[in-house]
Amino acid sequence: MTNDGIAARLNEIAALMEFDGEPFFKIKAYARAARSVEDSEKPMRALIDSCELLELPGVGKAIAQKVDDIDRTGTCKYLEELRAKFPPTILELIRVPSVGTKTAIALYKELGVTSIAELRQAVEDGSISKLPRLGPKSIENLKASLARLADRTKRMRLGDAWPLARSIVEALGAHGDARNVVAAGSLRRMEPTVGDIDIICTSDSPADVLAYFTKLPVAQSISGIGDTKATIWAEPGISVDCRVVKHECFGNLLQHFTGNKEHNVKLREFARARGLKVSEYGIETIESGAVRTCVSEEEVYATLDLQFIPPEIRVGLDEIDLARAGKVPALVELADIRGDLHDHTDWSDGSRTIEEMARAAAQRGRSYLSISDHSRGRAVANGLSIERLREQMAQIKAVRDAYGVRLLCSSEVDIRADGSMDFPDEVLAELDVVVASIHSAFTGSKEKQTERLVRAIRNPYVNVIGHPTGALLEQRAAYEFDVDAVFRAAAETGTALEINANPARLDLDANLARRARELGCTLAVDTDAHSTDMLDDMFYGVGTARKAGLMKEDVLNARPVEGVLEFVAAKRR
Ligand code: DGT
Ligand code: CA
Ligand code: CA
Ligand code: ZN
Repeated sequence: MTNDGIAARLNEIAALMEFDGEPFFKIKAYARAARSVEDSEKPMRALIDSCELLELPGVGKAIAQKVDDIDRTGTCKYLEELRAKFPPTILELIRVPSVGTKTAIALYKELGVTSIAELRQAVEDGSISKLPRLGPKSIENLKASLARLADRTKRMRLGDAWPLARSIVEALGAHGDARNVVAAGSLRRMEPTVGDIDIICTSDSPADVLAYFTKLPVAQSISGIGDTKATIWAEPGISVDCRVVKHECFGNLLQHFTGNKEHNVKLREFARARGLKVSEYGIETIESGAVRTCVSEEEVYATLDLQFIPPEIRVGLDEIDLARAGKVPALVELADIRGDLHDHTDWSDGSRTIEEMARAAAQRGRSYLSISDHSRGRAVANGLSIERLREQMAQIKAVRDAYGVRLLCSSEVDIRADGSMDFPDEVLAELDVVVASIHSAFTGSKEKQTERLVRAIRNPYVNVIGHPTGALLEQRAAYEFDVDAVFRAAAETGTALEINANPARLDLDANLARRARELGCTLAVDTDAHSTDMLDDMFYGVGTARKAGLMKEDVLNARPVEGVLEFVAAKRR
């Protein structure tokens, strides 16, 4: 078990002892031991084997035995006895900032409250006022804490987390003793949402760097600080971990904290079968006990005789097998993207003019840009009538190459409930490329939605299905449809499926995009920009494409404009 895992269990023992009314000095001993374990540079197993465990501050014989048991079995007898005495959710209560152990015990013993959910209930129905020691002011505090907690337990979108992480990395990098400051964890793997931000760096004076970290302007409060790591709460309600190690094992640490957990577990199993032990501190040859530290992540994989595995695909699927066989795909890169096939202007619900969007795209090195405003059925988004669409096409053609990007006449056409298009075919035929999307009637049966999408895909003028599942991250579930049937139809007809790069969507997600590719589909990574800034969302879209294992060849808009026009022409033929 990891040191963090062992420390967590020691802390759990300490907390449950408090509930159980054990004397303070005993409780404190466990809390102190937990901190030592957490801060130890060496794994507990190594300390046990070398009889050094008792040298850790706060660790006496009784606790040492428990550490040994926990390391081997994940638990120990004493912890199990304590757990058996209380409901499993009881420790949640002390996670509420204004609830100390005394209040938690009173809540449990006098009101039977055993979880945050029940606490919320007690606050709402007023039964909380029955607690004698809790005045109206404390109850107000409690309400505020519960509200804040609700925000904090939500996962943060990648698009919100990246700018925050970048600012922290930059601020921490300004400290003279901090080197190799990077964001690891789910953020680096480009997961659509992240639970917390993991920053790592190397330094010869970790204490200084950590103290500086906890004092950064983004730090609202400190939730923990030790010799090698610290955790803060940052605006807007997200936890940020920072780990500091010595320069020589930067690669090991980065690899470990990039994860994901399943990938790390598989990598460790793979290494163990070859007599090697991988940890955040180095790679140990089990037989000789020699430890090799790696300054770079490339070196970690090379030491294991593996091809380098990009972070986005470290998800615990088949990536280690691919690396063994030297078959890790050359994933698509941001620099491979040539154009963008789904963008809005102030003709519908975008905020910028055609010219502004075109110049901004050119600045970002794109060589073509589709102007794909909404169609007439989308009145709330100021969708274009046929007349306005034709007027827009005439304008676009007049300035086609005037701004340093090739402008394409397009439309994001609504797919109606029956799968027909919001514009007649003869109008679609006038466009360079057509995006078709569902914006209404999400609730039809699975069969109906499948039929609807397949019918849209079979239209010879539809080239890209926009945000194919309709899901909004942490907000709205996808509409139901038969994924394979729809993807097969797309592959068969030469219709691209979109990876919508807007961080509120990231739709298709990596799993579905992976499946789409397996079934032979072409993907289009589009920003769906409604302003010039949103053209930068391409970064998240490409991250998602990489996560799906896509190569340049799989991505329609990694082709030059002629390739896109040929893709359109081929379907029309
Ligand atoms: P998140 O924060 O929920 O979005 O996801 P992650 O992947 O960032 O997870 P986090 O912050 O708990 O941990 C960061 C990395 O540390 C994780 O990706 C892999 C590594 N890690 C955490 N717990 C374990 C563990 O129990 N075993 C191993 N091998 N690695 C772990
Ligand atoms: Ca994390
Ligand atoms: Ca973390
Ligand atoms: Zn749309």
